[in-house]
Amino acid sequence: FLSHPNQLGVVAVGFNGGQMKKGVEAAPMALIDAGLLTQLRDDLDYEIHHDDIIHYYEKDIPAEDPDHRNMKKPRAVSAVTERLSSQVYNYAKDGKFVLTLGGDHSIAIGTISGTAKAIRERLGREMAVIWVDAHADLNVPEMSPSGNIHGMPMAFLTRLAREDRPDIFGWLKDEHIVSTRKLVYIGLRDVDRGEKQLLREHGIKAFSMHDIDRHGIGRVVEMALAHIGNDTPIHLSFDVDALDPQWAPSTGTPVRGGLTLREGDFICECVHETGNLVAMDLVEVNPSLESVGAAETIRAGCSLVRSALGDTLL
Ligand code: B3U
Ligand code: MN
Ligand code: MN
Repeated sequence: FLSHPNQLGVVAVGFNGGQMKKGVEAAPMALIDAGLLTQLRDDLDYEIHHDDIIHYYEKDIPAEDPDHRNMKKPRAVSAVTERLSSQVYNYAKDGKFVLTLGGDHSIAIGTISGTAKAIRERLGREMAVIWVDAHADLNVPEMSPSGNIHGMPMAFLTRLAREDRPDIFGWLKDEHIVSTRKLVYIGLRDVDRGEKQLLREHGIKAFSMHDIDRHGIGRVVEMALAHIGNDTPIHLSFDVDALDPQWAPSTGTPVRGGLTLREGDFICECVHETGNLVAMDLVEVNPSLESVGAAETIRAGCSLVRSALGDTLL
């Protein structure tokens, strides 16, 4: 799919408005300072296209942003993700691989809508999403326990949640949408009741930590990729809280019993090996939480990205 396989578009998104904890906006800077982009250029031979800006989207964030349908900061998240969607689209439409460094997971509304649109236009294909996370992030606003939009992105991206107001995700058009049949979860272990019901009702493919314990990560990744099918473009959205807090303690909502770093890297390596990966998000690294663990979490994040971009052990 990649007409310029070594062309890498990078978007650094310092946005925290999809949840309530400060600090996640500092992750792109921390990941870049840790040498991530240099490693991708020097060790993996990517030609990097980056504006050298950490985007905070200050001008897009409205002063007045009252709750709407139980969503917190809906206009801010909508405006930022709308802008991000076109940034990602502009890279993906030229066939560049798009790497987005978050930010909280609400930014996936921007990244996935942008790649889905570009892949439709460029290849006439529907894209698949592999969502690696402790959480399903599939809450419809009314059923969200928190009102935080980082727990809702997949609901908007699949149209399980819909809103017509143009300033609150009404900008999402059919070309931005992902089919529930083309969505696969890996690593789930903290899923809300309403989300479980949606997963069942819509037959969404989901591999929980229980499935990984039962079958092993190798078999689970095989089954996940088999569900997607052989030549389907893939967007990988990786929430660092999929990893066990032992490897990634510095994240907003850590959940015990997660993936080892090696299992996380393995997922990324296998998705890379398909040759079908067109974009990756790395989100929810929060360097201001767990001061001792921050460096380790950042290193884990760098490792996941390198693995998805083709770093091999041998
Ligand atoms: N499902 C809960 C908790 C949550 C979702 N994503 C994260 N936490 N990181 C919610 O608020 O929707
Ligand atoms: Mn998430
Ligand atoms: Mn999560």
